[in-house]
Amino acid sequence: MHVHLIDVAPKPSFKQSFQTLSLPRVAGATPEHVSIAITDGRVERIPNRVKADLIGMTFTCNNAPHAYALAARYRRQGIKVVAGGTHTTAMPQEALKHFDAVLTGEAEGGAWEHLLSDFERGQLAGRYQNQTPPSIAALKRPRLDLLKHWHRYLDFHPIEATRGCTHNCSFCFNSSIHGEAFRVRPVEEVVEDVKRARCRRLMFMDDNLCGKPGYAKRLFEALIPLKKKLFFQSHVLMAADKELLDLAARAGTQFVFVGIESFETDSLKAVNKSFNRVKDYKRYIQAFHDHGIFVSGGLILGLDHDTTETFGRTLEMMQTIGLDNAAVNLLIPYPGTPDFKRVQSQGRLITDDYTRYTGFDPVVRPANMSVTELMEGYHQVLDGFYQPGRYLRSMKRHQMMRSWYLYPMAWWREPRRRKLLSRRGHALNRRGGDPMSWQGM
Ligand code: B12
Ligand code: SF4
Repeated sequence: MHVHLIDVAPKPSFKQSFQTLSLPRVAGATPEHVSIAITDGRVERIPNRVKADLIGMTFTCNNAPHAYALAARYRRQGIKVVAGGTHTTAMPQEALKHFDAVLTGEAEGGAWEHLLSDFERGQLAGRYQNQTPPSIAALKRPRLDLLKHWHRYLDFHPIEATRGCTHNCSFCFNSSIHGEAFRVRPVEEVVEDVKRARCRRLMFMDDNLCGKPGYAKRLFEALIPLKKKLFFQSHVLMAADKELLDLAARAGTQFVFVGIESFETDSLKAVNKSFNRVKDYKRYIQAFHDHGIFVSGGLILGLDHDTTETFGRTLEMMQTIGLDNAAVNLLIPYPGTPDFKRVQSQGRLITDDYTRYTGFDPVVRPANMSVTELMEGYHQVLDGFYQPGRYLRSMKRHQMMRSWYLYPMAWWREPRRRKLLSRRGHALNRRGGDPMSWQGM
């Protein structure tokens, strides 16, 4: 039997994508008698015709419409098509309308093997899922060898040490799927993976690598002798733990992405993120900088307690606390999250076109301002913060001037991409009349 796995994206790009572990992990969990291939639509064209007994797809929310169209095409060719991954896990009933079967949650732990054996017997059932999240000790090695065009990715090696998160932020897909189930891989297994990495830069795919400080400390300690460069996501609270920060720096941490989200205390409270305290941000960012770590912050505009005054305050605070870079997004209520259910029940969704669920395009009518005011404020923050001079100064401070791979991520690609995409989305809204009139859900 031959299975072809596809990571769905509308068009390929060069040196813009990280290698992800999603499909290499699914391939790793596949029994040996099944032959397997991967097409990663982020770096290669997805073929119109595929020679396979079974096709498996993964996709995020914004790529779901494209995945549904592809599935219809392959099914017309008589091939069975199944889906898994983030959006499928959040919206299994919706996905089942387009696929022969869906797998929700993780492939390891028996669910994927079960699906494959049912398929071989010609008895594919609708939905497959493990009873409980599987242990992530002794995972089979991810089949990174199946990602054929490795030179088209950013030069990072993908690593995974934990799954889930210790928090429950209401806008986050993770909290609604894993709850607070936070699992860790044995440190020695992660170290083995790191020893096999084909480059010095490691990109951790974890949502919150420092969710359990004791584990993170043991991991960093074990990584020190390997002399790698670490890039990862963490809650900002890690900066309050000096020992953790020391070990992270000694292990080679160059870059962290932390969820700042907002400078409005009420907005933080409303999204269940009161553990972020605005008064501590500056101290935290300084602590990262004292350890030579470059900090990128995630920010969300358009939260329910945001007003038109939020934008000026946000810009000022981003500069005051000394963020090196930022990913500034509009609120996206991902299907499956508490936020989605809430704004949907309040009739505040502007559109159900998932391709617009990118963070650059307004999809929720804000509580305390118009959509136009939100977009003007969003561009005020983007224009005010994204200045090449600031970014270069940060790079210089952290002795990262030679880290050329970070440039497109920040001062060229991010501001322009976000501005262009959000302006285009907003223009589409206007062409359709008053954006409010889109709300018919
Ligand atoms: C690395 C990462 C990125 C990287 C690279 C992503 C990429 N595709 O190129 C970057 C930084 C570029 C990125 C960008 C974005 N990301 Co991102 N990202 C991640 C992250 C942290 C890790 C992905 C990963 O490798 N996971 C590890 C693998 C092993 O887990 P997995 O994918 O869940 O796969 C398992 C199962 O789901 C299942 N499975 C998965 N696929 C399939 C398929 C089949 C057939 C089967 C049987 C099983 C199966 O088996 C796997 C093994 O158990 C995830 C969070 C996370 N922890 O997953 C977010 C996440 C996927 N990203 C998310 C988002 C929102 C984005 C952005 C839209 C953010 C933004 N506003 O810019 C963008 C756009 C992404 C895009 N599609 O275009 C959301 C998606 C929410 C949703 N419902 O769609 C996530 C879940 C984060 C979150 N907690 O909310 N991202
Ligand atoms: S801390 Fe980050 S990963 Fe964890 S639930 Fe909140 S937003 Fe999601």
